[in-house]
Amino acid sequence: MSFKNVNFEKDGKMVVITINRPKALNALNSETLVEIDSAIDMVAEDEDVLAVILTGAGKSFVAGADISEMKGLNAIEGRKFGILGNKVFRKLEKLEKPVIAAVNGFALGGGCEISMACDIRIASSKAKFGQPESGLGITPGFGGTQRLPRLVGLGMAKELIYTAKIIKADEAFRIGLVNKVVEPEALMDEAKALANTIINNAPIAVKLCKEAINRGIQTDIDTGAAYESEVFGECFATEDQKEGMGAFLEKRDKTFKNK
Ligand code: DAK
Repeated sequence: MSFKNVNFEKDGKMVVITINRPKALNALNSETLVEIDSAIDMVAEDEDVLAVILTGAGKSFVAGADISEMKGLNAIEGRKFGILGNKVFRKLEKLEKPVIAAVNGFALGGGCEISMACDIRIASSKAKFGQPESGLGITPGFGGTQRLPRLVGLGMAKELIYTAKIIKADEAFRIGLVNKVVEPEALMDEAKALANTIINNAPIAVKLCKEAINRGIQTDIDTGAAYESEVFGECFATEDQKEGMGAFLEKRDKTFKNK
């Protein structure tokens, strides 16, 4: 399948999804959201793919939802647009494979929000983050009020959202919004190296870790621990658990089969 605003590149067990509307700094219009949705479906259906990198073309990661599309919306249409974005971002968050955001530039509004729906964020030193919505007369609409406090804590999230201020990559790192900051030219290599490190681990275990973390963060610790026990048990029904532990005990290299 070919897309207008999204590049989809598969390289071995990895897929790089590049949002590609550089003239609008990769702002998310409905068309792009629908294409991202299809790209996620393609990844979900491909058993060979074990990690995904999401990035942006040009100098921006994603400069937000498309303001020119949003400007004329009425309340019903605005809600519909918000539902579409939330559906796509939630699908990305729940994808049973790890997703790394390689944040190459502006990650504002919906851009910051889509990066937060990814599992891990690696930023270029040129990246900038923020939720500028209150300055536009709206609230964050693609999960910013929900995911930002979970990542950086209530006080910091409220400050960023109420002030609409834009922060640099090093500040985003300091507050825990990004995992690592690297020079722009090293960004994709760094993201790919991280993806490969994950790919070399047992895929079913990684998938179950993601599920356990994502479910656990939304519940009380007893429910979370019960769920953890469940997925822990599931691992012992996999060939990869036998392989991982066997390789350790036999002092040999392991070969996981995603089984
Ligand atoms: N939407 C549409 N076009 C955008 C855009 C955006 N978010 N950001 C940039 N562009 C376009 C610019 O209009 C310009 O187009 P032309 O004039 O060339 O046709 C082109 O990209 C280049 O932008 P600039 O000339 O402005 O480039 P600069 O380097 O000077 O500035 C900038 C870069 C990122 C600082 C600036 O472009 C900027 O401030 N952009 C807007 C950033 C922003 O406010 N983003 C947040 C958008 S609000 C909801 C659903 C979703 C949301 C909310 C509610 N519900 C329905 C509940 C989400 C909201 C948002 O994401």
